[in-house]
Amino acid sequence: MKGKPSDAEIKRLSAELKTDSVTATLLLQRGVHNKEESRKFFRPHQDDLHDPFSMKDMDKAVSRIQRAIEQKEKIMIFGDYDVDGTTGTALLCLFFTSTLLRDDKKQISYYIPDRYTEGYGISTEGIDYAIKTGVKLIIAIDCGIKAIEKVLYANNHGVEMIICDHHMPGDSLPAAVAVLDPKRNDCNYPYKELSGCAVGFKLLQALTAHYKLDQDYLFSLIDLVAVSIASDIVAITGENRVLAFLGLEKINSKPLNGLKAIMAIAGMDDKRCRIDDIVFKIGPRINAAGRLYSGRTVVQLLISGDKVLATELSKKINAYNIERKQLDKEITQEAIEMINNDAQLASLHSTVLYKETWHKGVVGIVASRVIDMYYRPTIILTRSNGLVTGSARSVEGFDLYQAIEKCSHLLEKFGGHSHAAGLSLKPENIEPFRQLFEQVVAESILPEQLIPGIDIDAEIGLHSVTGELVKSIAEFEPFGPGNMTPLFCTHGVTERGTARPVGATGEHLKIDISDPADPQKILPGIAFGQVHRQASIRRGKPFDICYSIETNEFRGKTTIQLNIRDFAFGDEG
Ligand SMILES: [Mn+2]
Repeated sequence: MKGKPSDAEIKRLSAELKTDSVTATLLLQRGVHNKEESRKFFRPHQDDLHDPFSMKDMDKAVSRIQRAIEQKEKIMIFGDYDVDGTTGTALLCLFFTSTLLRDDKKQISYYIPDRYTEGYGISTEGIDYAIKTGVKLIIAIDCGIKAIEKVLYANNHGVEMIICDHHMPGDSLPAAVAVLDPKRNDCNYPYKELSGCAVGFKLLQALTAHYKLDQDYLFSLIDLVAVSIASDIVAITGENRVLAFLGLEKINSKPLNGLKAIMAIAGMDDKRCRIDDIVFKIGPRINAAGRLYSGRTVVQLLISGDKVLATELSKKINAYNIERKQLDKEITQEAIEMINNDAQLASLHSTVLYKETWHKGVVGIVASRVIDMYYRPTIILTRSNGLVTGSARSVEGFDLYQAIEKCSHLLEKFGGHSHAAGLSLKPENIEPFRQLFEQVVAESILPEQLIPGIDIDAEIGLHSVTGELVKSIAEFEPFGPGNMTPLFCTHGVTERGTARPVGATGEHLKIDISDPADPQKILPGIAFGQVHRQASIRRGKPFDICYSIETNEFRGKTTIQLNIRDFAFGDEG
């Protein structure tokens, strides 16, 4: 259960905002204490964004770009190959070719490294390409914060760099002209959780102000920022929330051509797009296209909205998606079996698994799935280019990045955030790394961090679940880390003897919930994947439920439905 605000606070806020106590509770938990904060929360506005020049090095970045433009130097955008990097690259390219370099589009180019041959981050190949094509300035997006040697290499060949990143810096910073990264220790920027693409957006905001360009044009590209924020799973709080909110409005009214094409492939033309749709439909397709073709093709699609390309992509992406799902399922199964078959492995505080033949493209998702079974920090490794490389995922509240950093002498390369990271190492270091990582995690993880928690927002009676509340909750969108869909719990409910399995293989439980305190009130509920609970639900016997509130549309009628996440049956377990 989240910290419950005091009754007096709830009363004060609901009076000030003229709202019900459940809504006031939810707002207080999200840091909203008064009318002004409530306005910012419910009606985010462009003016709520922070001053881009409060980011360390922003002035240097702007004057270096100004010089490049005045002296007609060639500029190259270097982006990471994932969703954050490719949307960031598209954002910068669209902006420059439509504004400052409108009359000389050839002055700007972009480069996305090959995920298989070059791997993550600034590559020598990329810099060599810049040198060969006469580029004088590279703007790196969503990567570069640790590229100390690569930046030196570029500098030595007469190529300067500006870095826009949001990953954790190492002990020292690269010798770039400007290093934009809110996570720098010496950066006083008020919000630290921006996506990589959003850091690029801040640079463009600064250029827009500096050159007194049309604000509306900049904000017409904000869909890309929303896609990056959702897909990179950064917090949807503070400035990210403003950007995601405005970006979703744009996606739902007049999306950029390229995104529109991807949405059509995903069959989401007529429905309102939400954060979850980006996470589960748009993001994976951008990634799939990047894996099938290249990150370069994705940028091409995002900046041009090429219809022929979009149609070609749609067919191949769908075939690829099916293949990827199968791979992901097989590898997850293998990984889980490795742990199940080894009692010692099963008893550890961390999971580090390696198999040479696992597909590099799915190790991240496999790590997340393994966590669903063995809830602890997890690293899945495979072989790539003579090295061992992989993805790490954490559990709520545990700083994975710090733990990996403590093993850095065994690693060739690592980077990322507290909740997700990537790493590579020499094959002979797998075993020492596995042991040291386990030791570090065992020493630093708190016992409660090893138990998956359900974070309940409020305890309410079933009578509070009304159409009004549903409307009020919808206003809390966009949901995501830091502002999750509200979860409620109600004690002592009963069911009416109508609980039954539903779904293709009968894996879900459909159940009508009633409250003995209010016998008139009966609400339909669905418990996904929880058909096994049916035995414990005995007609007439009270139990507790934890749920989110949804609306369900069926034959043109909208009804309220409880999405039941968990049951508690008192001493019956
Ligand atoms: Mn990123």
